[in-house]
Parts: sequence; C-alpha cells; structure tokens
Amino acid sequence: MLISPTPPTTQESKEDTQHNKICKEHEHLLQTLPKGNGWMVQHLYNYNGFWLNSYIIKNILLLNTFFKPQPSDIFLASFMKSGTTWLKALMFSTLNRHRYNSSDHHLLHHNPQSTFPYLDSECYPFTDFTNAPSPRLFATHYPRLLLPSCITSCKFVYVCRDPKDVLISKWHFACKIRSKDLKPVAFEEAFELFCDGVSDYGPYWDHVLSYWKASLESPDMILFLKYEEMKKQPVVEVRKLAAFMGKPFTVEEEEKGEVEKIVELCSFEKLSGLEVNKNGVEKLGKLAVVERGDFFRKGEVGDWKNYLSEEMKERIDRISDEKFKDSGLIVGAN
Ligand code: PAP
Repeated sequence: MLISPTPPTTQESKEDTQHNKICKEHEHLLQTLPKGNGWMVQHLYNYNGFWLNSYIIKNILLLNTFFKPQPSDIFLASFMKSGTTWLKALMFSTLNRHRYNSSDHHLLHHNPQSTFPYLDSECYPFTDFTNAPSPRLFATHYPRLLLPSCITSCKFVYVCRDPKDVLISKWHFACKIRSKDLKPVAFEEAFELFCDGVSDYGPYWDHVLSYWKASLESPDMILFLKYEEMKKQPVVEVRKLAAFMGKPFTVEEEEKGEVEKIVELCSFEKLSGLEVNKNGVEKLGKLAVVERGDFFRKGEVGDWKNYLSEEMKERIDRISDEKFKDSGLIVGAN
C-alpha cells in the first residue's frame, strides 16, 4: 500500500516543510561548491561567483523564499568593513530626527548595529517585520547579483571604501572573531586571499561594481556613497542621504544646524567614546556574537599605509584599475 505524506495543515507547517527542503538543498549544494580558506570561519564557498560562508549561503536561499520586501523599504548595502556601522547610525538618526533630541538620543544608549536589522544574519523563522514603521530599513552585505529582484527593486544606499583600508579593517576584525580553535590567518595570507577575491562576500571588486553599475542605471534608486567623501564632507553627504530617503532637511532645520548635529552624534569620536559601544556584545542572529567595541577601531582614511608595502599597494591598485577600467569608478581618497 502506498502511504502518501500527511499534507501540511497550517501555514506554519507548510513553511516548516519549505524550510526543511531548503536546508537539505543547502547541504547538498555545499558538497558541490568550490572551497577556499575562510578568515573568520574555516571555509568559504564560491556560490555564483562570490565567496560566502555556509550560513550566509543558506540564508540567501531562505531569504529568497521567506523575506517579503515592501516597495518603501530602504536597504543599506556594503562590502564588509566599508562603513556600515556609521551609515546605520546616520540613516537611523536622519530618518528619526523628529523622535529624539540630542540630550537623550537612542544612539547614546544603543549600538548603531542594533538600530535596524542585518538581513544576512536573520534566521528561520524570520522575524515578522510587517508592522515596522515605514520606510523600514535593512542592512545587507550580499552582492547585488545574489539578491532577488523583489529586493533589488527597492531603494538602496551603498557605501564603498578604499579596498586597501577594507582589507586592513577586515583582517583585524577577522583576527578578533575567528575561533581560537583555528590557526590564525597571517596578514600575508589574508592579503593573497583578498587579491584573489577570497574573503567573505568577495571578490571586493565585483561586489562594488555590481552596485556601481546599478547606481548609474538607476540613480534615483541607488545612492552610491564613498567612505572617504563622507569623511571629507559629512554634512554634504548627509544632506544627500536625507533627500534620497525622502526626508530632505528643511530651511528651518538647516538654520538650526540639524545636519551638523547628526554628523556630530554619528562621528567616530562620539560613538566610539560611548559606554554602550565600549562594553557588551551584539548578537548577529546565529551568525556571530561580536563585542561592540570591535565595530570601532580607528575610523580613518589611509590606515593601510601602516601595513602595506609599496609592492602590495601597487598590486591592489592595479587590480582596481583593471577591474574598474571603463566603469568611471575611482575608489579611495583622491
Ligand atoms: P561591518 O562590515 O562589520 O558592519 P563596518 O561598520 O562596515 O563593519 O566597518 C567597520 C569600520 O568602520 C572600522 O574601520 P577601521 O577598522 O578602519 O577602523 C570602524 O572603525 C569604522 N567605523 C565605525 N564607526 C565609524 C564612524 N562613526 N565613522 C567612521 N568610521 C567608523
């Protein structure tokens, strides 16, 4: 006698069935993908051209099925260590500037990473964001090419940073959060891996280029910011950010110096000095537990000069020239 499986009866059990199916697909997929050395975990896998850890691969499969964006959502996208913490603070405080005054601001008591969800670390069953105030904000490090079109049709803010500073920042961060059971990644090894594209969400160049090209095609939908420009002229960049998010500063707000207040509150010096950012940990779903202080290191442009030989600098610059030629994109400080 043929016994058919019991049909799912509730919406929840149907979703659980889908979830279990995706988990099996994921297990199978991992057996087939090229493997490389990880910085924070032991292995990265090459999934559709990008190096990701196994959790992040599973999550993109789950997001494709379970995450339901709304047209008004705004996503902050970045390659790791390009200024996400800073941008989270700026986007949150710009959008919510009518809710808080500077003496008792939310950011004085909460780490910027906690201000809105990091999509990549969501885990099943996903949080119900349906009733979050609009526009809902989400952060992601996923390359644009891996995101479903229902997400890429929303507005994006992308922040890009000099790859040489990204490499230094990422290596320091990886040293902090890599399991002590694994052999540490020496800087020279990290450099080679980075140049070969093998680091979380890498290759760096393909990540940046996918958002850059999309920003040229749809400037109204993608605001492409540079860490170095933000350091040089934060007030100008925050004005752009506010207008892009549909909340331009009014003349009255400008007269009261509201832009400058936000810039000051979100500065590296201010945020890194707050008790809330010096102590405690931030839980990134099941992905990682990070000490809040590890999101703040130096916050400078050009720290690479303290680590890279002339030859190393030239190698990275050559890759950037090659990858970005004809795109019009120049990375790093001018
Ligand atoms: P993430 O990818 O883990 O989210 P992300 O915030 O993008 O990290 O990058 C961290 C970098 O931004 C650190 O750079 P560094 O290692 O070169 O110092 C961190 O210091 C820097 N950073 C954090 N907050 C700010 C800020 N308010 N202004 C400028 N830079 C900042």
